[in-house]
Amino acid sequence: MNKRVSLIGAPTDIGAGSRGASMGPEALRVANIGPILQSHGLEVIDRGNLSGPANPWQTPVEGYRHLAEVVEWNRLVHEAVHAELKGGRLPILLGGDHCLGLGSISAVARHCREAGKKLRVLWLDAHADFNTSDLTPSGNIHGMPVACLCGYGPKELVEIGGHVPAVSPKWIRQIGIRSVDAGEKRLVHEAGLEVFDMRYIDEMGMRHTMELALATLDANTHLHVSFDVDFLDPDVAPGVATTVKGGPTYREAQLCMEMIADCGAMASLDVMELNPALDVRNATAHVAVDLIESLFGKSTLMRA
Ligand code: HAR
Ligand code: MN
Ligand code: MN
Ligand code: MN
Repeated sequence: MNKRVSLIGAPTDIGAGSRGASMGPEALRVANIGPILQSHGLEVIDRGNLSGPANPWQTPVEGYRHLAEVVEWNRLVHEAVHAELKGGRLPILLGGDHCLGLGSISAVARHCREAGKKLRVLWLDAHADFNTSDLTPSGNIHGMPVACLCGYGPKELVEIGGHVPAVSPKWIRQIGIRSVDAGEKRLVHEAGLEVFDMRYIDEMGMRHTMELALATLDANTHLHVSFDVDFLDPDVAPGVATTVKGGPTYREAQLCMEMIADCGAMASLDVMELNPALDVRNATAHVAVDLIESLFGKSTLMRA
């Protein structure tokens, strides 16, 4: 794995239904994300925060809330993430709400096209984030980034990476899913996304789930991990706006992250939706940082 890591803060809640994810990057820094990654032998550069439009807190227009601002933030994220990859570094996007997964992953996809790499995306989330303006119950664009990446969405968003669709549904594995709207579910099936929902994890276990999700990676695969903190059970991670009961326990999540680390292919990461306004003494930020340590190889294994 690339040991040269760059932190990019994207302090916005422009695509969310609650305010507060804009404070996520600073809460992760307060939980010592930089020094802790350094203690594991990584070279960490904190690029600071991107600066985009303020949240005007408007109601949706034609199925989208804050579309113009979401486009602007995603453009900024796209360029920042692409620049790090081009410079040979591993970008960690500190969100910010999950609408920014579009800017981040479209940049990764662009880089993979340029570098002749295969792409695999692990989407760790309680939600499928596969809504469109017709299907969304809320108009919140953080419920739409995976659909946009796959080419379902407004032109301004689906074209951000310069290639439509940015990503093939075949490259995506979703894990931890347990809250999907009815129309969204139909579109997920139609697109052919591979979803390891909570029922699957309950029945088959996290180990088997991750073995399948990480199968068929090869030495030329760029693995992107998009970690929505609401992936975790709310008992473990109360500091998100869209908690959904029945998520992975601390230990299941840790195993998930350890198995990703073991595969050695992770080359970019998003840490999204952390909402310090809803957190308890920054505990969720600390849990997120613990799990990120596991992603970068901190292991609970005793055997050598
Ligand atoms: N499916 C719901 C909607 O589209 C809720 C989406 C919530 N999304 C996130 N990110 N919090 O996963 O409105
Ligand atoms: Mn999400
Ligand atoms: Mn590139
Ligand atoms: Mn979510």
